[in-house]
Amino acid sequence: MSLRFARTLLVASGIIAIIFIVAACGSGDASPTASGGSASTGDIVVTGAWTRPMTASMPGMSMPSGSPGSMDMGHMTMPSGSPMAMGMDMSVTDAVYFTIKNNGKTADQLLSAAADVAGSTEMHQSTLANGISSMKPVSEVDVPAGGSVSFDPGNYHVMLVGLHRDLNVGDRFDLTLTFKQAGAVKVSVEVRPN
Ligand SMILES: [Cu+2]
Repeated sequence: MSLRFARTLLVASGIIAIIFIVAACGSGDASPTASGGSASTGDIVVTGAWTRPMTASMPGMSMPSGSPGSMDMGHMTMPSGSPMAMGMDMSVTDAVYFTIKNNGKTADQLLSAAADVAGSTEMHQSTLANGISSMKPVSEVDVPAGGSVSFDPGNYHVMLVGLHRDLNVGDRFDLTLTFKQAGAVKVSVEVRPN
């Protein structure tokens, strides 16, 4: 294959990956008061935990089977970690939303999130600048004393990276949120339509 074609492929696969991320994190209608799961620990109450349905595998877009970690394209072999192999990484993501309320007299911080349904979990914040929506990882999220923080489309969300299974409407799965003061709280996340 020509270098030019390889480059086009790389760009195209990058665009596809970006589309998936945007689809998972994109803004939409938030319904913060609907029936998602809730749980509490100490002064922290988490309510309305929900996520959108997502298919864990994308038919027709999987890597060709063969030697693990590499991809043979005619006379070109792509070791894993090469820009092309990375561009073809189709980790399926989904974003989880909820509201955290702090009934205590001291501020708390959400430090991490974990879920068995995904390979890894990240906390992200979406921002809109000059009409372009983007997101960045955040290491912790402040929950002020007597206040609340909304994780919703267009702001904070917990990103499930590398879904292990399909998330269908009506499914539930556990998400464990760990706070600096209050410790861990396990909330049941409801999968529901957009
Ligand atoms: Cu995200």
